Amino acid sequence: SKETSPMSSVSVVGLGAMGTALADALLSAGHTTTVWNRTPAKADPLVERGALRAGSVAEAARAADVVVVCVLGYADVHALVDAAGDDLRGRVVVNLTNGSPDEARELADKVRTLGAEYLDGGIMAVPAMIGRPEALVLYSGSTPAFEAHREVLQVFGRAVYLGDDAGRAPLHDLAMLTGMYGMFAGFLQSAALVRSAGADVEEFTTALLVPWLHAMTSLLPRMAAQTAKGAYATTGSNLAMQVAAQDTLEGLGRAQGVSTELLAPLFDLMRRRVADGHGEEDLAGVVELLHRP
Ligand code: FVH
Repeated sequence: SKETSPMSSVSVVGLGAMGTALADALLSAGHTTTVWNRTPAKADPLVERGALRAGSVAEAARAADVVVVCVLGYADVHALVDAAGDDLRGRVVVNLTNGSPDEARELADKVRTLGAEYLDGGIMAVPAMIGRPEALVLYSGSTPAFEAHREVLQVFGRAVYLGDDAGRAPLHDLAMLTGMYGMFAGFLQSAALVRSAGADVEEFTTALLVPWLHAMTSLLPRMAAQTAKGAYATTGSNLAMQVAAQDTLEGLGRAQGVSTELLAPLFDLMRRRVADGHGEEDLAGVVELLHRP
């Protein structure tokens, strides 16, 4: 790729909610920013703020060293890369569109054959967080491209590089989303129980649930170490004890008219683990039923 400075030029292709936030952050940071969107009117507010308007994806590619793509899906990205074709030569394509690890690797190969470098990114933020310290973006793909453009990428939020396998960023992105949905499932179950008793869900959440979940996250590093070793000796809350308490949790659901279907898959796995003779071990051992190395 071309040599760049922290004030290097960037094109943003795709101006939905996320692409607009990305372009906005680049403008705020003082980068020369060219924008293109399939529906051109979405570029108007950014152009008013100082962005340059490209008439085509190819023009956007020619205008900058770094071409950020953020559209709905990978099929759209392929069509855009095909449309830009040779105009991508010498550029770095930073694809922030959600997809799978295999999709990222396939796209990386295609971009490389066009003479460009490829970085895949997983945005761990909503649009309003972009440019703020709490935003995190995971990257993987070309190491030289990440190093050359680190300062531009940090405009969006904390930039974490995960290595040269383009599929690694989407894998970690999806794994983090998986963890998030587990937490949301727990919250929904708690909220339904508290609401069914006529109690104040907001107060319960703020005063009790959030601090409790914070405290529980401190157990995760130990559980991670257990899954890495495949050794699940308990420090006090063994699986058999937890399974014995499941009847109470399920009974409460029945009494309150609250479905326990969100908990059922996890409870089934815990019971299977106990039935397999691991009742004296920790909960982390359930991972062995989900994946065997
Ligand atoms: N928004 C979020 O909270 C999440 C955060 C994590 C990352 N995701 C992913 O980011 C990608 C874009 O999401 P978005 O929120 O910007 O989505 P929309 O606001 O719906 O905008 C979609 C843009 O994609 C353009 N587009 C769609 N199809 C095509 C196509 N065939 N060719 C060219 N562009 C296309 C669309 O253009 P238009 O409809 O305005 O003409 C928008 O610019 C996504 O992967 C999330 O999973 C966001």
